[in-house]
Amino acid sequence: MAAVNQVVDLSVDGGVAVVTVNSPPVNALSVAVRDGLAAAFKQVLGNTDIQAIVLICEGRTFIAGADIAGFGKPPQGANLLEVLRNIEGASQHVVAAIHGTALGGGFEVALACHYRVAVPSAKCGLPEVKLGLLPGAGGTQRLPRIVGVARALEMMTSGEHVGAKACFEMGLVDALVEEDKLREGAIAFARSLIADKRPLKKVRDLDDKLVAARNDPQVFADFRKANARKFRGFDAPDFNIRCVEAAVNLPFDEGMAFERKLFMELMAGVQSAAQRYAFFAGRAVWKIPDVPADTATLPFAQVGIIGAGTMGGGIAMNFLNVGVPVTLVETRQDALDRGIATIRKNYENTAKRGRLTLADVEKRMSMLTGTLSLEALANADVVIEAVFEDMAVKKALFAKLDAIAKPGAILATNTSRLDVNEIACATQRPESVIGLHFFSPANVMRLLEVVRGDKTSNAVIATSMQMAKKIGKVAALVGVCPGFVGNRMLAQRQREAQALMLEGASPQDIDRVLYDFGFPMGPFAMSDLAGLDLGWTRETSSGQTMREKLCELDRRGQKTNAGYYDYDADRTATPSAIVDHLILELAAAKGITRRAIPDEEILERCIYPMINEGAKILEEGKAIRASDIDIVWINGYGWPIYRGGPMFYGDTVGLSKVLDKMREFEAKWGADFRPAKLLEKLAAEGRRFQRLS
Ligand code: 3H9
Repeated sequence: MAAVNQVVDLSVDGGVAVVTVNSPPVNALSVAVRDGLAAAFKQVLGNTDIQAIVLICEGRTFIAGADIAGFGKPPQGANLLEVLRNIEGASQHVVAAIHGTALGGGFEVALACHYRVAVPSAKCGLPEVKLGLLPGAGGTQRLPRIVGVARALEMMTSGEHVGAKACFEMGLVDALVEEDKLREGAIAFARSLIADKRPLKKVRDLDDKLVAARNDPQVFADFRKANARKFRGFDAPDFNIRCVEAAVNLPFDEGMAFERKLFMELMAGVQSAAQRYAFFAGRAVWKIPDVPADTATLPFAQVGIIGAGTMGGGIAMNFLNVGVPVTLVETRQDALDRGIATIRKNYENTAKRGRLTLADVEKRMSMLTGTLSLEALANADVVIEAVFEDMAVKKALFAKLDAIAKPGAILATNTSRLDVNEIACATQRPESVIGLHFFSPANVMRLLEVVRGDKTSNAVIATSMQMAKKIGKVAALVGVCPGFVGNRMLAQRQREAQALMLEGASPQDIDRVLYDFGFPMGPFAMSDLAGLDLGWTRETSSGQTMREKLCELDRRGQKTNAGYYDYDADRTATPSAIVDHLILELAAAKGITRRAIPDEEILERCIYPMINEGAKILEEGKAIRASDIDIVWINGYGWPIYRGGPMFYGDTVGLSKVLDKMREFEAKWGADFRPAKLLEKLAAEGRRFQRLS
């Protein structure tokens, strides 16, 4: 084997050239890979001794895409489109040999080859849409020529990874070869092409799969309509659709030019920058500077959960889903029975939707043991407490657990706001105590805030992160402070939403502004959904806030068909005259002069204090990096990923502007708006949150 450059090799095996890419970790199309491919193909194209060429990769995967880290930098090295033009134009058969994931630009390389073979475990896809992009190396033009318009639209706008067998069935892969025998299989396939005198299959020349859509352009309008909700706010899905329209209606080369133009537009936009940032943020969040990656972890083969309510049950499902047995503890038999029945019902509903077999339901339920005895947790590796939010109750429970749990067991609290250090002090082993703040519904929501106490050991932190990964969560390590990262920032938004409501904006105005910003719902709709009576009691209600007033009227949210909105039987919300009246009454009682409030102010008042609070969180070291805060907001609170998270958004708006507004608000309304020192410092230095760590 001869090295073409540091990442590409070339060898010849009886008339078949094998071009091998070896550029860890994922063989992304860096300058070196593109240069290597260009040079390797230059050597073999037109060489009459070479009858076929196999393109294969070393390591864990086929080319997993363009080098995302290189985006936005001045173009360097060989032009990928030119390399692919040469590959497709080759006079010898070119076969892509796929293992791992052929994604984005990597899959586009494979589509430019004449044939594709893959091992059964391989996956292919065009995930560019998830980076706010579209396939920019011919994928939008070649994919529909193979799989037709409907499937291409699905694949490109979802970014899904499609398994090799499904790829084979739809013609994206021409042959499946034995696992671990890819090289031999691909060479044998290439030889069979030569022996059978098979034609050079150039995808650019295919047309039969496009004809149907050419005669029925309505297919695009229907697709847009069917997915309008899913695509709301995003630029990239429609850009992808427009490229498929071009594939149908324009000659190949014109379609390619159209694809390039739209790709460049997306690449220059803030949405793609935000989504690419989120890609790297989602990887960085797992890295903890003072907890090395090789930290020895603890077992988590047996999990105990205390509390069979909505939260405890949801947490239990996470573990049952991945085959970890759970012991669920309650204080009363009826509560335990209800909790277990809810878990069963959730699984059965999933089975009804066809996403689980009944055998799976039984298998999961068989791993769940209910008990009224805390002593049953003596053998648990991890105990997660999910009882109600009362410090005295939690401390008493942790003191008992300390006496029962085996040495080294992780003792976790699911508190969403209480002081984890204080809870840890109720035990003789604060190093084993950690917060695992699941979000409701815990079996659905992806975010997990892992709350590190002052004394939590590295092993407990590392194990908690590993456990989070195993149960499919996105975990962010945060420090102890009221509300941790997510709820602490949310409190800023909620406070302002309430204030704006009394000052003159209606709940529906505020909800509309935040919905249009990209949240799945605004703060009032969210409160109605969650229930307004969480932590509220009639006995202690003082009638001083809207929430209290609403609860006193039994308007407790969607569950009572009334909250900030009125709800009909289908849970459709309409503004409420009663609420309007209550707002006026409360505003008058507080001496607030109402005024018309512009949308811009609603947005700035709701969002900038969150950014400011995020800066305080960073200043206090309660989050490791600004991007971790963004990951919390994207995964736990519906922050639109195309705006990158609150800290990224602050950078986009400009920290000087955020600071000026905070100062203006502080002058008008006081200390709630006092700018964070970090915000002042960064703005003064012309820096951004993104460059902090
Ligand atoms: C594209 O192709 C556009 C074209 O159409 C345009 C042509 C003109 N670039 O995820 P992991 C890094 S857009 C740079 O932890 P896994 C990643 O940051 C691209 N770096 O591993 C991490 O680094 P670190 C379309 C990349 O096994 C390390 O590799 N392609 C890239 O869980 C390991 O990654 C995609 O969108 C990249 N393309 O998952 C695919 N990919 O260790 C994006 C990964 O320093 N990639 N890195 O943190 C993935 O989906 C997953 O990484 C993959 C492996 C499934 C491949």
